[in-house]
Amino acid sequence: MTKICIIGAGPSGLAQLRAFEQAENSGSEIPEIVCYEKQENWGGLWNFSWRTGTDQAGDTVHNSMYRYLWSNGPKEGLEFADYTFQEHFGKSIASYPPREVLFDYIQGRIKKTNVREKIEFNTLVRDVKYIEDRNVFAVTTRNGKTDSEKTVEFDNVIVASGHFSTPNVPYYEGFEIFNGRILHAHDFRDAREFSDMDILVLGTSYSAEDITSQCWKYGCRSVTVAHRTAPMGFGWPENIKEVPALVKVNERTAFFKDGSSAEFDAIILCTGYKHHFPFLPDDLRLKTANRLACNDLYKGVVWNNNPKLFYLGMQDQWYTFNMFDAQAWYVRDVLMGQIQLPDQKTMDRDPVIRQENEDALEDDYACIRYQGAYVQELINETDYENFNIDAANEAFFQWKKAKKKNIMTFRDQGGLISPMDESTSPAHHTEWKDELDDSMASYMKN
Ligand code: FAD
Ligand code: NA7
Repeated sequence: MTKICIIGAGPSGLAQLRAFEQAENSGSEIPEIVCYEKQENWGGLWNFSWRTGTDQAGDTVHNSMYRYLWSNGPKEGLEFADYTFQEHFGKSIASYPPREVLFDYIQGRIKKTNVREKIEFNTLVRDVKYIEDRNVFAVTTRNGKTDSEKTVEFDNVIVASGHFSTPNVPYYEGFEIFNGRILHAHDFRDAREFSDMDILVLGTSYSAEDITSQCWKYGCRSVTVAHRTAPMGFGWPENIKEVPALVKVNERTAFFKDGSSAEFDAIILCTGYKHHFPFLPDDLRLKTANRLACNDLYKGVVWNNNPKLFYLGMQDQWYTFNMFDAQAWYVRDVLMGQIQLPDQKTMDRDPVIRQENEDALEDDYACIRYQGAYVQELINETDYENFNIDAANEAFFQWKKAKKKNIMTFRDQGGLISPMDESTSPAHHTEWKDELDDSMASYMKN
């Protein structure tokens, strides 16, 4: 029997387990599957940890999420087609749930199965080698609890280890003499740490936007956001401002490209993440920028240099959970012989064309449509439940417009339509800026 290894039990790895489970329920014989997960529980980034630096086994902490994190995109854009929010919670819920609520939702459909038995927790994948003469992968793992290693052979490997965990940490002149704390977003855990402080944030993407908003909500004195390329351009409250690129710092002062300077208590580097796979050798390792069409992956998932290896969720993400599903169903059908891969030339050309198309996109709205079309393309080839991609795109468009209108109130918006069951989301009972209790119990109150 074919033996398959899945690396990681985050939303992508769980989507893969779910895809096989669905095939099995429909009467198909599925391969033998083992999923290795270095954490003690599933859920990937949604499995919050207070730790920073090293985990209990001495390996790097995977978590990049923080307390008080609420979804930064509308839940209508990430909903599972085969398991709706209505089905899970028994009612319509507001559109920007806190982390605990989404963590609960992710687990809902798989808790109804026995896939947990296929996951080896506390098990870090340390090394993967392809053994050419026998066409198998040798996967070496270490169990952090027993501190013991083993190597197991598999026919296929699916890498679902995420790509928002290894921080991209730039150096600026003077960082070594700055008297305050310098940290990357990956190590940011609690905005209260920065109350009454003047904060400098570098970067202009999701982390910068959200960490700036968090620090404001939890009482910092001011946030200054320095942009390398372009400002975010939101209508920020008066104690948040955007300035040109950072040039250097000294003990307390930061100097910017336009000649201005200001004093800060802490610097938060919201400078993105690296695709980092220390367990893979050069010939199997994805090297790509954080973009919608990754290098070297046919259909965004098949490793062209060795199509027995697959990657899930490696794209930059507007769509998340339902895109991982679409990918997982596609990979399942390749592995079960339902989908035949084309010749090597066609496979190699595929990501190149995708990237040319991506490079021609003019704005975020076009990027959303592009990723929606990619999800649709994959779904069309499998039996994953079709859903209204236009409606999901529309939810993203409404979200973008609400952010532009007021970056501090977009999460208060209701009225978004589920692309799965057409239910309408209510507004949350309390404005985001005033809601200090982000527990699931509080969010679920009517
Ligand atoms: P991950 O969630 O990263 O899971 C990967 C899993 O692989 C982890 O469990 C990890 O422990 C395991 N693993 C890694 N290496 C190994 C190894 N060597 N051996 C064994 N196991 C390993 N998305 C949204 O839809 N909405 C949001 O609001 C949102 N907010 C975000 C906020 C932050 C701060 C970040 C960083 C991301 C956010 N995302 C959000 C995007 C997020 O990437 C996805 O929601 C989702 O978690 C990706 O799932 P994944 O399974 O691909 O990766
Ligand atoms: P992103 O989306 O990859 O963005 C990285 C940001 O960092 C982007 O604004 C970059 O600016 C900026 N950057 C990168 N290097 C530098 C240096 N050297 N100096 C200044 N600024 C820099 O990462 P995020 O963490 O925001 O988001 C990733 C995920 O986490 C996402 O899914 C969210 O949901 C949460 P640029 O425009 O390139 O100049």
